[in-house]
Amino acid sequence: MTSFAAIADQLDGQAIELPSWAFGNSGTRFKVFGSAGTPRSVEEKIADAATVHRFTGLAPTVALHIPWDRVDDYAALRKHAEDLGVALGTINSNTFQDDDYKLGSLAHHDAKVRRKAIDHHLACVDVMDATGSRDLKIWLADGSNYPGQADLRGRQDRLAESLATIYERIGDDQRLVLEYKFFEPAFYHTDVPDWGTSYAQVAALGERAVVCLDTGHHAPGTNIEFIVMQLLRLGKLGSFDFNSRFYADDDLIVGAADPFQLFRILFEVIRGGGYGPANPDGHSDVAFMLDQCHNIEDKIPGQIRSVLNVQEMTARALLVDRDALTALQESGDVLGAHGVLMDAFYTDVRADLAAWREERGLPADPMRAYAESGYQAAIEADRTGGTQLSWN
Ligand code: RM4
Ligand code: MN
Repeated sequence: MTSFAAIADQLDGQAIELPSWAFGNSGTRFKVFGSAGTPRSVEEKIADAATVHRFTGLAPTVALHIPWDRVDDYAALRKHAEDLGVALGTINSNTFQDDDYKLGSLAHHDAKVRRKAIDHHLACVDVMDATGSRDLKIWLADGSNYPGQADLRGRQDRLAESLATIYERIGDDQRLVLEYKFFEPAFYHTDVPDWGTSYAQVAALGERAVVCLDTGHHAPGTNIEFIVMQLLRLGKLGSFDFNSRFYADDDLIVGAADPFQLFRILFEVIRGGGYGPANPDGHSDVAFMLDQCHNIEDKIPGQIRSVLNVQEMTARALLVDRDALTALQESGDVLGAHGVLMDAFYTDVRADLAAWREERGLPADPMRAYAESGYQAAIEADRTGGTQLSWN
């Protein structure tokens, strides 16, 4: 097996984008629990995201959700982030919380509603120009609840037209990223339910339109690493929304429910050239993002745990001896090849990663360092008054 020393450098420069909404209160449809220290402003969310980066060195950017993170002056927000040592990242649009969107947004049968949804996305691109963001991420709640309720084909055609209008406005250095989800909030059909539909829609737009794979957005049992392989093969894997799930779109901490699945996904990313630092040319176009909620646990440690989980599984996936694997695959050695993969998966890299961090001036144990830092107590004491932020 490859040694940790041989892969240590490939961990440098790993970047995982944090979602601003992970720092606000969130919950299920039954209850949103408030927690002490929760941000009351976008600026406070960014300060918390910057804290995760300070303790881990892994999270240099933070994604915004519009209108949840709407401010008057995005250039000032960009400066605020940069002063704290992070940058603003993906801009996520939101067409799922307005009464007009009850029957959909970009695929709606009414041209007025479609226009409103398109205009929202154009406004998001204005935000991107001010924040310096590369990606516009579109996730649509569009769909229907009952067979016969909607014209499935008509909606697909209207979606294509709406996306084309938005794509025209995207700058040369920007990308349109289309996320799919197999159900929820619509229960019968979703207009972008799977990677194939997302791929078909973005392929029709052009080179700067790509797919976002949210790990929680598949039917149970789906082989997600196969989709990763295929999208990389097609040059259309734009980004990940990492999280983990036991049942539906649980948005739990990535790697918590099924660490082996995360390992398998990261192995395909690396093998397919989607992992920047591991690439011979040193960069990749695949963005690693978290899309999670911390409903009952503290949010900042929740995010620290998450980026560490991704780093740990990346290290293990890098340990796979790919030459040995190929040789065994090609000699038809079923269990030998399987064994090479499992050897890497079962390797405990935590001590090596602690040393790796110390060599780079980071705390060996970021979870403990955060707990001992006093930051949590300080925000709990300071952030009184005002309204805590949640999903809307
Ligand atoms: C959706 C989807 C989007 C995220 C929202 C909050 O289910 O995963 O990526 O922005 O939730
Ligand atoms: Mn998502």
